[in-house]
Amino acid sequence: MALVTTEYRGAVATLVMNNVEKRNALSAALIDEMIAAFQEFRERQVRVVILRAAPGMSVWSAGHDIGELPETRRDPLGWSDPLRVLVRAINDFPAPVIALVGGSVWGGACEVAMACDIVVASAGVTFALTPAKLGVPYNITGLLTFLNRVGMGLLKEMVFTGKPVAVQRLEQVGVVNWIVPAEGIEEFVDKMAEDIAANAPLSIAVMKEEIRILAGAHALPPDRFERVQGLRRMVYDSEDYREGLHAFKEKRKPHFTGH
Ligand code: YXS
Repeated sequence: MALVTTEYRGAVATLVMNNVEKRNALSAALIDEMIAAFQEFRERQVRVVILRAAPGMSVWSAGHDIGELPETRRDPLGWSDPLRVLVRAINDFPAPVIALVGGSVWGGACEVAMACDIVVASAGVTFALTPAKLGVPYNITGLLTFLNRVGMGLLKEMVFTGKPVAVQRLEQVGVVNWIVPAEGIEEFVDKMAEDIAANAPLSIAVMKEEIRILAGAHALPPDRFERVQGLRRMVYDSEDYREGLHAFKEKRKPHFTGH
């Protein structure tokens, strides 16, 4: 059964994440289908992409597929990790991607939503940044995605507590562009997509790329980069990282020791 479905309405495409039983956990298989869809959108010169979960799902996406996180001794969020590939595909897509969020968003799925150019959410949804719940050292381009969207203060609260945060707080800081009642969110997003699709696609594509280049323009001396990589390796080689994965799989609370 297809894990994603695509719909077209003029120059607007909708990508529906459809893995209900796994709460749209971002598995390699799901992400492969999403990447293929983005490739098709590019070939069809789509002018707006709407990214959503299947109608009625209470979870937009449960984040990275925990079952696919490496047990240890390998960076769980390295360059070629499917989640990283998906975030880059959204960033690189030459037209706006609107996240239509009608359910809760977890872990790496928060980065997927925040990598989208515009986020429209229904009242009542939450976003939870979960690396600390699992013992994962999130990667720096991912943290930059968050920093550019959430801001330092709320980002630290979200990553340190790992708790779901109400969409109202996220709208206050611009993470979410609009909060719309669930019954009207599809119509709202369709209208926004039509407005965008009627504008000059080249101008929009170039401005999207310019904004991305500016947002990512941070000089990082090689020794600082190597320090970050060394720190992250210490974490994903730790007992705590292994304990976080096992606790989820065994459906129990983790017991972290700091080792
Ligand atoms: O037990 P079965 O086989 O039916 O499968 C269950 C869950 O195990 C599975 N599932 C997942 N499988 C892999 N990776 C996941 N992230 C994941 N989430 C869920 O889906 C089936 C139904 O789940 P269930 O029974 O818990 O559904 P629910 O409706 O009661 O609760 C939905 C959630 C999303 C609240 C709950 O599933 C949950 O808390 N999931 C984990 C959310 C999470 O911690 N995500 C972070 C993933 S790690 C990640 O994104 C980054 C690496 S990081 O952490 O660094 O940000």
